[in-house]
Amino acid sequence: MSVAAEETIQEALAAFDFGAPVVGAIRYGQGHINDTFCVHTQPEDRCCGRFILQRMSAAAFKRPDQLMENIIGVTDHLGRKIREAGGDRSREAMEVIRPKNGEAYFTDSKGGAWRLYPFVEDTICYQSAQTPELFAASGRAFGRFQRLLGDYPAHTLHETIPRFHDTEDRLRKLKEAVAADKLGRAAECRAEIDFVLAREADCSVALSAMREGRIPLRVTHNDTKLNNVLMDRETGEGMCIIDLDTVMPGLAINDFGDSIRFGANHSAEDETDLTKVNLDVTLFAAYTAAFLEGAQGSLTDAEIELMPWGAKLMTLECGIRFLTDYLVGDEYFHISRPGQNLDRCRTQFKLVADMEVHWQELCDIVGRYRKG
Ligand code: ADP
Ligand code: GN1
Ligand code: MG
Repeated sequence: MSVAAEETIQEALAAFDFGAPVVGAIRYGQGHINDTFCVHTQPEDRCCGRFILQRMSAAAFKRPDQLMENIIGVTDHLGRKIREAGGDRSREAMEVIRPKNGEAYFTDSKGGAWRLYPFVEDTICYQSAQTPELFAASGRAFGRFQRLLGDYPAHTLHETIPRFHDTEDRLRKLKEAVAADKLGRAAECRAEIDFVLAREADCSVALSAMREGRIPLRVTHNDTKLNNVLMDRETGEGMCIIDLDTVMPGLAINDFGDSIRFGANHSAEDETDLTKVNLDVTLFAAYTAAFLEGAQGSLTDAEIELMPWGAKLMTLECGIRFLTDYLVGDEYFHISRPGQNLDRCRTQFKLVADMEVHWQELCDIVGRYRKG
C-alpha cells in the first residue's frame, strides 16, 4: 500500500466509539509490519485513556477479514481460559473493539483495514532482553500462550500468510529475487547470498521432521519477538501476548527459535557493527528453561531435541527474508533508512554463524530437559 496511514486515519478515528473525545493519535511502537498508532482520549471524569489503532499491512495480509476472524476466535478462547484460571482478562489477553458498524474492523476509502484494541496499561514493551530474568519471563509467557491454545480447533484458523515459516519456500523466493535482481543490488550481497546457499540443506531440517511425523503441528504464535509480549511493570512477568496476526498451525520449535533469534543477544536487529552481534548462551539457557516451564511438559522429546534447530532456522529464515526484501526494493519490512534490510540480514547471519560455533553447548542445554 503506497497510501500513508496518516492520509486516512481521520476516517478510522471517526469509525470507532472511543467513549470520550479523542485528543490525539501518534505513531507508536517499533513493529516492522503494521501502521500502529496510540490514540489518546480525554474523558470528563477520569484521567486520559489510551487505545491501539492499527492499519493492518496490505503487503503482508491479503485477507484482513480472515485475519480478524482468527484474532477474534483466539482472543475469545484465551479470555475464557484466563477467566477460568482466575486471571484478569483485560490485562492478560487482547480484546478486539469493533467499529460502530459492528464489523470486526473498518475499511477506509482507500481500502486500508483498521482495527482497535484497548492499550494494555502498566506494562513495558522491551526491545532487548536486559536481564536473563526478563527474557525468561517472556519465555514463560510464550510457553503458556502455546499451552493455552493447545485445545484450540486448529482447522478453523485461516492461513493469514501462506507458507509463512516454510524455509524451503523462503529460499526459493530468495533465489528468484537474485535471478531477477531488479534493482541491481545482488552484487553487493554476494557474501550473504553465498552464506545462504552453503546452508541450503539446513532449510529442510524442521520441515522434513514435520513431514515425516517426528514433530507435530500445533497452534503457534509464529512471531515471538520480545516486543510482542507486554511485561507487567510491577512484577516483571510476561503479562499479555500481542501481535496475533500470525497465530496459525505451526511448529513449537519455531516459536522457541524466533524468540532466541531476537532476544538472546545484546544488539539491535539492524546493528551495523557486527562485532557487537553475538549469541548469549546464558540467555539461551534461561529462555529454554522458562519456555518449557510455561509449556508445562507439552513438548515431546523430539521437539526438545530440535530446539537448537528452531533457533538456527528462524534466524537463517529471517535473514533470508530481509535479504529478499532488500533485493526487491524493501516492499515488506518497514525501513527508516536505506540499506536497513541488508543490515538486518547481516546481523541474522552473524547470529547463525555464532550458533554454529556454540552448537554442542546449545544441544547440551536442551538435552537436560528430555524426558526419555
Ligand atoms: P507489528 O506487527 O507491526 O509488529 P504490533 O501489533 O506488534 O505490530 O504492534 C507494534 C507495537 O505496538 C508493539 O511492539 C507494542 O509496543 C505496541 N502495542 C501493540 N498493541 C498494544 C496494546 N494493546 N497495548 C500496548 N501496546 C501495544
Ligand atoms: C516482523 O510484526 P513484527 O514487527 O513483530 C515479522 C516477523 C519477523 C520480524 C523481524 C508478520 O515482526 O516475521 O521475524 O518482523 N512479522 C510478519 O523483526 O512478517
Ligand atoms: Mg510486533
